[in-house]
Amino acid sequence: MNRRHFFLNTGAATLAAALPAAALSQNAATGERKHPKVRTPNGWTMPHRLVDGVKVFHLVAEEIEHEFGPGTRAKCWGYNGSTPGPTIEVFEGDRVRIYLTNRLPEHTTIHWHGINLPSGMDGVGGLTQPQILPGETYEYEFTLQQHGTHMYHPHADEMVQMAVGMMGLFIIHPREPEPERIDRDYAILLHNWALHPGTWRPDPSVMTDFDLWTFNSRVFPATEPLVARSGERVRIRVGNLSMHEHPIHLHGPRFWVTGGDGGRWPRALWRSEVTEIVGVGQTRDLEFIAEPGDWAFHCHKSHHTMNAMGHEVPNTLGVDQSGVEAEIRKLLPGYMAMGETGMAEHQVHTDMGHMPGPENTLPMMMGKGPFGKLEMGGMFSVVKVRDDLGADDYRDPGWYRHPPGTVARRISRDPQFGDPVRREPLPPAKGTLPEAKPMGHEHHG
Ligand SMILES: [Cu+2]
Repeated sequence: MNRRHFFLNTGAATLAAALPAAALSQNAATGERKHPKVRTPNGWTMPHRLVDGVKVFHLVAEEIEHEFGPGTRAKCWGYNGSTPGPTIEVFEGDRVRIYLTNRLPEHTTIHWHGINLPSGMDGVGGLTQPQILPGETYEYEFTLQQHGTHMYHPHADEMVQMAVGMMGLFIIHPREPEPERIDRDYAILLHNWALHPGTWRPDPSVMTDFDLWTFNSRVFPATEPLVARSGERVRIRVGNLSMHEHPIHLHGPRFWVTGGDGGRWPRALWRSEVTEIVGVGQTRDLEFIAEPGDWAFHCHKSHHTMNAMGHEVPNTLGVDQSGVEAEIRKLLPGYMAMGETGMAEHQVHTDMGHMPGPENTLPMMMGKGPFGKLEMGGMFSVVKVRDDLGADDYRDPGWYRHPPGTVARRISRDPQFGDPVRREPLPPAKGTLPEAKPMGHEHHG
């Protein structure tokens, strides 16, 4: 395998991308017609060559420049020009040969996470194979005896190599059609990054306190929406190679959890949920029937739908900071006291350019919707379901046009409006709490 072969291969993929999807699924011998192609939002699928009945892939481990969201770039490590690396999509029973060329400055290996194979193909540096030195290419070959949502990542200097982005999805379809036909099949890999504001390389030494939380290495609003037509059966495969568990939550329709690392579960094991924790090193398959609308899809840890922020900030909620701000401004020109009425004002300030922030970082909250600011970042995307989409149409359809009378609306601006039932206030405390101050906050210049 040389560079020329690799580029020829890529050229073939570009050509294939120009053909209608139907032309791509002609391999009836392997049952490929029975399953829709997996779509990796913001990512891509690895093309292969067929050599004597073996599917041949060529991965290249290399340093890349990656963009997490508008203007925030970093030197990361990935495969074939991206993080996550390209999704490998194959079928139960396939024999695969995968080359890995190491263009990193240090050794690496590749581990096929969750896949049954001969021990010597498992990719654990030092345990099942020698380390792959810079410049070397290794060959892995095995037959797939299972189906399911799986992953790949290095098993060499893992702490560093995964922290800087080396990972990908490895999806194996069952040979036979699935009992319920899937119409759209999405795949998302969860990760976290210690890209400290003003720096250009993720810090691999961080264990818990990360700056960016990503779906396929992107933060909202740079995450592509997941598009479907009303009534379609949608699967979202979620894999987690980050350092935290993520409760992944879908608004709108309930989903069934239909599978995980071990493949598709028997029907009796399916669970109806609206939030599913995807643990570190796990994968989960979520399936639902699409209902029209714009539905938020996100991690439910509220710090994971934020971008970079200082974590050890004092809790300023309810604190009048007007005097403090003037004092701090003597030392830090431009300092702006915040958080007195909550943090939503943060996006107002960053949008207005009052708080430019350090170089190469994203505002904590971003994104605009049809009704204003979304105040979201990180692990957040939107499932956009419409009645009138073509079967293979994955283009962003814009914002949902709600049927008349189905949108929450303002009916008063008077805080004393109505006569809501409330609990009796507590008897006065003995001077332990400051005087309550009326809400309302004047924005600073
Ligand atoms: Cu999370």
